[in-house]
Amino acid sequence: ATTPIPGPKGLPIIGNLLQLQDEVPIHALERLGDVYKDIFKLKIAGHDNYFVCSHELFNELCDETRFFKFAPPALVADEPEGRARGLFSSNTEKEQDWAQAHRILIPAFGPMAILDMYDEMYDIATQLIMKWARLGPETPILATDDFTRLTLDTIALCAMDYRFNSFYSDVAHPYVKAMGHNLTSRSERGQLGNIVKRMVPGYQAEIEKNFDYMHSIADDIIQHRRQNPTAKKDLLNAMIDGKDPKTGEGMRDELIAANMQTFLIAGHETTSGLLSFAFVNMLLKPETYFAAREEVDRVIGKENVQAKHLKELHYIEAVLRETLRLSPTAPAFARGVRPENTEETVTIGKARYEIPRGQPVLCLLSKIQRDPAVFGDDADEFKPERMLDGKFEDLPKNVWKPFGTGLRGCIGRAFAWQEALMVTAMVLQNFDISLDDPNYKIRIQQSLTIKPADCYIRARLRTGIS
Ligand code: MNH
Repeated sequence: ATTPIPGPKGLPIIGNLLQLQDEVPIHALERLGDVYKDIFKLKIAGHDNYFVCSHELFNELCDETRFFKFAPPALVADEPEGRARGLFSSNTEKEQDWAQAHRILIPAFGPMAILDMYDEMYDIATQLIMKWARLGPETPILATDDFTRLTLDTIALCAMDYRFNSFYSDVAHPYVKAMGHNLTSRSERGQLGNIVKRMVPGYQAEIEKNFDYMHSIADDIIQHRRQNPTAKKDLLNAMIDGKDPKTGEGMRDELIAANMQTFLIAGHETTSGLLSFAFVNMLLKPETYFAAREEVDRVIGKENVQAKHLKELHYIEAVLRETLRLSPTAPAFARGVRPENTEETVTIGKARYEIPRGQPVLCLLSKIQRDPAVFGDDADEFKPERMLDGKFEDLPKNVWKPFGTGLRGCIGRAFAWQEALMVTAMVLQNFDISLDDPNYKIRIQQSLTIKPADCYIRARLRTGIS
């Protein structure tokens, strides 16, 4: 026998819209997860939406033979029709554009290529260190904003030799504004305020105008590179010069531009949130902060932080892993029954819930990765020890998936990891960090990705590092 999928009763026409209302959209879903535990469904805009919260069910959805990444219609709905799609928003791995870009880009995101980007990452990180040093210990610093300056400047420099120079400006670059508007709007899609906004003439037009503007910037950068070729081994040259090993063909400019957008968007908010949460977590539990700092002093001392040091930072690595477990900065992704599956439904879990073909299932990582059945009663606590090498590998399959899963998992994982390890080490090496408000409690701010809200810190240059 199968078990029907439960869910709150909705209203005529608007369905479960009211259950979705929250300033932080993901919180509304997490609350339902607390009620229904493993799976629930909501009716939104006339369609059923499924949500999975337990490791047992998620583990099955990760099985690539039965399921695949489902690009949820609500997420890609804003993207202009008929335009090339970047890796992230392609519908399936069968799409020509996805397959070609994937094959060309995999080596460009490989370990050697990422190592080659070290000096540029370091260049941007020193800008953050200098800024904080000059602000001095009395200035409250909104760490999330500076980490966002850092990650955006880093991906733009490493990917396409473009300098946003965000540390030299208080106002966001117009590209960043356009991107921020579109992302927030997408993550607010289920919110009444946004539904009303979308009815206002001009709102939709603004979204499209933003897309056009972002596309034109990407296009300018491509044309500039075509007119001024360089030997730099960055992602842009990999796409301009790269030939698909399978077909021998190169990527067309429109597809290159779409992927550059993808890297700028996917490549900075998530890593910025990771850095912010990592520091907040450590500061709220000082013994972890001191353990991380002790590691930096022991492994690196007063030397400049170099690539060779990063693989020795086992504790900091555990801090980052544990941070992404508790606060997956890309907090959910969708899976669905493989389209080539011939059955109408696939059942999952001991309860045998039926997932119909064509039905997106949103996996709520912040619930799945805190499943007490896996992590015990202290699942909500920040405990880097459980993520140390040795223990990490022994975790049950598919319990830690902040970078997604399968063929459509994150292509930028090594990039993000190198950047986050390096910056964490540099900050710990140079400063004594404290929370500006000693009673700070984590609140979430969401614009598709999540970050800690109003997280002000103080940074005092360290003296007497031995
Ligand atoms: Mn990233 C896919 C999380 C950093 C570029 N990324 C994904 C997915 C998750 C994710 C989750 C899968 C989404 C889905 O299944 O719908 N990414 C992260 C996190 C970080 C991150 C938590 C940092 C921390 N990502 C980066 C960086 C880049 C990047 C840095 C680029 C430089 N990510 C991508 C791309 C994809 C992706 C591109 C889509 C891959 C594909 O579908 O082929």
